[in-house]
Amino acid sequence: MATEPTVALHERVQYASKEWLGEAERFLKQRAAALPAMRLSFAVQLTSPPPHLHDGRKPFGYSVRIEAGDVHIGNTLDPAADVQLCVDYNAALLVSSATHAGDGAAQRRLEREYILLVGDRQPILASHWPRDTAAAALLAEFQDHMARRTVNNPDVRHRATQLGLQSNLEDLDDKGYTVLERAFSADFADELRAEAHRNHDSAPPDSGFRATMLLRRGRIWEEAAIHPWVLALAEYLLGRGCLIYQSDTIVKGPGLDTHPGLHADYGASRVAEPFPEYCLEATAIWAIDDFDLPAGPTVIVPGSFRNRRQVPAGTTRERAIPLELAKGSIAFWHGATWHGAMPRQTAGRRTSLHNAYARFFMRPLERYDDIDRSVVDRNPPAFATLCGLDDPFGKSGDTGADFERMRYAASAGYGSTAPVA
Ligand SMILES: O=C(O)CCC(=O)C(=O)O
Ligand SMILES: [Fe+2]
Repeated sequence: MATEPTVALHERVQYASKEWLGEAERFLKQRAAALPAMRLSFAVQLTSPPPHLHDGRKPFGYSVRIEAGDVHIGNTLDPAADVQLCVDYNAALLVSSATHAGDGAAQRRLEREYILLVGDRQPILASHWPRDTAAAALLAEFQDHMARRTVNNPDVRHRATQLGLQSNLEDLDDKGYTVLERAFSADFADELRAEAHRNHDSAPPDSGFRATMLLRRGRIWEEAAIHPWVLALAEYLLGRGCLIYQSDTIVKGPGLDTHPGLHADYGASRVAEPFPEYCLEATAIWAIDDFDLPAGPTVIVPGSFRNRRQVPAGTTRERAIPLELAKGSIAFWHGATWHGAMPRQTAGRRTSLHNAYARFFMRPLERYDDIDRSVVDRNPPAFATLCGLDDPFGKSGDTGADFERMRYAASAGYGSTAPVA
């Protein structure tokens, strides 16, 4: 049986939409009744909202006022609100869809990583919340409640562009791969490395062991899987509703040659040739350590996805160029792109995270549709989507297909990146 998330599909909302404001008001009204002394008001202007949410006529955003045990929320900017905020829609969405479920360490990690991606002038981060502990506690609860329901901006190109990824989209179209620099902090790299080595140290050294099924191995891997930049690129190539295909780590010691020759990541799925024009699978590799030449970096053949076929047997690495990545970078490629890796030629170990994504109708290598419900519930809807919980596949009953999920996938425009109406 597939896991049923606590938040149902019909409860999902887009940030700052009419439905989001409605749910925000319902939630806060319930809480405010017991807090008659609380006075709190803020107005949030959201610049560059997606066109489908905004007609462009007046500034976009919302206001919240909590006073005398009651709550007023509206889609206009209240000039009398005590706190006036102005922030880019897609940057604010990053924070507004982040859950921490009372986990202080996770909250600090998320804030640290999001500041790296969108800058430290994020007025809706918890660190900017009121000093008043009752108000801060209420806002923390509110943040989590809403984040569990808030989907990513479905206008994938708008989201990617506003997050500064325009040149990465062009790279993907042109060369079939791109590099996201400064995509995660040195601290996050160190935390991921410690966890990875803990998993790998249970295997014989340098056996080529890969620690797989990472989404079942702890919260830190869940956070990595929904990295906002990576997800935007994945959805750009694979369409909305894409799945996690595989999540694993490699730790490469001296002399280890993990990938002789070249390959395309479509190999495991036995994709028939010629490959379709559109992308079926794509891979992100996180440089948890520096990928310099002696480290045994990834190598890649630019534009090779246009061959639309597997790498012929015996193809060597000479034509491929090395991806020298600084620790904290993520390379992302179209799964039909020919690539491999060089052997490590120095002491020490190269640690990398490999998160692969696939179209929503593909059959992933790793299975997460029965993942623990508590894991799904501590994440935004994007995580449930990656685990394959949104779609109807494998969910038919004795009396019919899962029509609710089928309708959801259709109405959410799964499989496509076309702007939503
Ligand atoms: O480890 C590398 O550098 C390449 C790994 C690889 O081929 C992959 O993740 O698809
Ligand atoms: Fe690969």
